[in-house]
Amino acid sequence: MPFDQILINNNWSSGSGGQTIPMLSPSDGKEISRIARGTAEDVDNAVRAARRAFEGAWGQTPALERGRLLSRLGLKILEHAEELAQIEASDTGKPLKQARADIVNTARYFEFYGGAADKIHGDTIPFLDGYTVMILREPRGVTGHIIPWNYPAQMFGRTLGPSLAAGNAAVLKPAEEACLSCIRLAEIAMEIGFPPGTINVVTGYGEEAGAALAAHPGIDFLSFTGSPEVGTLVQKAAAEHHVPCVLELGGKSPQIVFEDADQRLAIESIVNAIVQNAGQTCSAGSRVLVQRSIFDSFIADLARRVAAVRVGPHGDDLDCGPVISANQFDRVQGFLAQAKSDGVPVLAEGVITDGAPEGGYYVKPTLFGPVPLKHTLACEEVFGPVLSAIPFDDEADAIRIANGTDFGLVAGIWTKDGARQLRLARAVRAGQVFVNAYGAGGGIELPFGGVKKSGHGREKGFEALREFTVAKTVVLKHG
Ligand code: TXE
Repeated sequence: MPFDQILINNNWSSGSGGQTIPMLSPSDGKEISRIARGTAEDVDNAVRAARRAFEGAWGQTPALERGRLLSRLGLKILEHAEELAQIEASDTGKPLKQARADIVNTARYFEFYGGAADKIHGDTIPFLDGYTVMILREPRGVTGHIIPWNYPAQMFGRTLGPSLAAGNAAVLKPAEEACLSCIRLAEIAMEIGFPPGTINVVTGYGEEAGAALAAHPGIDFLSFTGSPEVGTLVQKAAAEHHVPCVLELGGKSPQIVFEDADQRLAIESIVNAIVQNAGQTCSAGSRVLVQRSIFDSFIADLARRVAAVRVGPHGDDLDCGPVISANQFDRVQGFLAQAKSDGVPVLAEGVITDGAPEGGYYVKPTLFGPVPLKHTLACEEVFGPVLSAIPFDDEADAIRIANGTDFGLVAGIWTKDGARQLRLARAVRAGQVFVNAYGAGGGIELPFGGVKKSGHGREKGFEALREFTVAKTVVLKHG
């Protein structure tokens, strides 16, 4: 199947501009495919098609049938799992084992929301005598979805699963750096039998197709995952038409290790979480806060583990692949160079294997420490395999440092003290807190999203269904 097509109203076409964008393999920098460069006109056509679907066949599809279609899509994705994993790995550069896990999670989104579609219950409210009040949860209508390149397939499931389960029709603008799996997934969805216009996919540049979608007066809701800067732009554009948004904008998540922690477990989890997807994960636990009494010994052990990480092309299926693009490579190298020139100590660097081809975007996983609290490395999202170790004195100090950035997405707490686990879980400002663990597979069932600059609104779990629906109050006077 050619990837240089956009999908509108169940028709594939080259789009109105007829131009394409090259897709480069992060593993060697060579072109692997091309995608269509969607235009504002294509976005407009897609939004109109979605509106027709919402007001027509899709809008009239009962919840039970919507759920069946989504569940069937989940099964189909599993049938095509290996093909999709190969596409995802070559497009994003991530090791195959990570891509395979991503595809299983993609299917899980459709299984979960397929099962949930007919369980979106409303409510009744006790009111004055002689009245019955019902709260109906209705779909928003046409939903716009702008997603990033780090988990194209998973994001397809995460954002479209709840929207479609709730009965909306969708227009998706995936990222120009990596989106081939989204195109294949849309094709598989089409084969399942979603009515025309239910799922529309317009690939293209962010400033062109993305900006057109965010600013389109015909959408009823916008879901965006990406950088805080672009999040601000799309929210402003949507606000012009009073279109509500859910924004997921990344983080600078702390891993807080107390002296009574299971240190072996913490180290394994911390390293796995930062090398996964070469650190290009919004929930990456990039700040390692360690109690001062164990700081030296803990970071010595952590350094040994980081030094053992092997980086290579996606096909070699090592711990860590390349970062996504030349741009991202330069951005991450910029952070590393700045920190080194500022004299922040490098405690360990991983190994780029000899098999890594020229032209790939390979970054050595790096552990810095102690990192001064105000240094950019301790405050800004690097989006690469980079850990910043920071000592703290006591619980109050840990909370102060953990909450000391503009972000608030995820936090990890490592301690055996039960009361402290609960105190910290409440005191840390984040959308998700893990205790003696970090990340939990795809966590499809678990509401996810940030506070502060990490964004607002929630994805995943039943919370996402609340975002993609709106409450309608119906007041009935008896007789
Ligand atoms: O993100 P962008 P970029 C962070 C991470 C990364 C940095 C830059 O720190 O290093 O952002 O990444 C579309 N109007 N995250 O530049 O540009 C774009 O086409 C409408 C964290 O790739 O925000 C893509 O589909 N849309 C994050 C999506 O926005 C626009 C994941 C995200 O791209 C647009 C990605 C515009 N003007 C990056 N400009 C996370 N939260 O996980 C771009 N886009």
